[in-house]
Amino acid sequence: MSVQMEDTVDAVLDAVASATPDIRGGLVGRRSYQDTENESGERQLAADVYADRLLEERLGAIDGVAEYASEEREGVVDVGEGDADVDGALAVAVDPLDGSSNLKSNNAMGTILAVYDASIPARGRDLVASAFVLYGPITTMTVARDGEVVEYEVVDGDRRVRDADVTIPDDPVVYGFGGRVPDWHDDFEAYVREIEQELKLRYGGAMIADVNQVVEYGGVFAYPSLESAPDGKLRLQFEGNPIGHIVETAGGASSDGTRSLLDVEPDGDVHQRVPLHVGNEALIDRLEAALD
Ligand code: P6P
Repeated sequence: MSVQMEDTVDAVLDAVASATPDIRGGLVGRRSYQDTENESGERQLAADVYADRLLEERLGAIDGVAEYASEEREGVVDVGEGDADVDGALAVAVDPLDGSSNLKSNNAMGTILAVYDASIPARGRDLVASAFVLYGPITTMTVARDGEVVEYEVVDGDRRVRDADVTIPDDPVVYGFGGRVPDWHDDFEAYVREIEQELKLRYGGAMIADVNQVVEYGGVFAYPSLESAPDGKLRLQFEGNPIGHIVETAGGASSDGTRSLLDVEPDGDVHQRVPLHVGNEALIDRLEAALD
């Protein structure tokens, strides 16, 4: 990666960290639903729209960022000079508030960031950095970049290293699976019946909070293919690629049921959905064998 690109990645990560007090502070008073839906047909909270506009403003102002895409927007927004496919400019994709339905119940949620050195929709292998911010009892930011995962505590918008080498533990402890049980495919349900004999259930409705438990304690998280939704619920550009990148960089594995999430071919739809499974490699291997 060029020095210019490294500097742009630094600026993007700093911008997301510095936006956290505004996003977290902006949650208060924005718990109401707008009369709008996002491109995935999900009702938008005032907080979703606020976080999306704030991130576009901050990220779009960075030299070297050419494209901004968001789970809350229909298409990709050209925000700067350059072409992410040609001259080293970068394209950023965000889920501004992952798990925003948890706001009404005052549970954890966060922001997901993907930084690609290719135009969006891009491949997971085009990621140069991925991150998620977790608004929990404290605000943390977990970043995958250059083959390592670093967890920061974010205080007043500044990042302080909390764990310089985040690695998923060898012995798994927790699991969390989205979707309704009657909507699971039989082969996935058979896998669940094995896992639930071995691990403890941790599922809270905000993927990054659940994934953070998997990265912290070891285990597996999935929002699988469903009978009613063969491609599952989560989006490749904003969730599958960055979360797969973070978990794989932390020594775990990811899968769409067949292959690494980072090898899933974009189909041209920015809001392409993908079955998402991440966790300890042995558990993902068992999952792929079960779905085979
Ligand atoms: P369900 C939040 O809406 C989200 O996109 C993920 O963060 C979370 O894992 C999932 O959807 C929760 O979906 O169907 O359990 O409400």
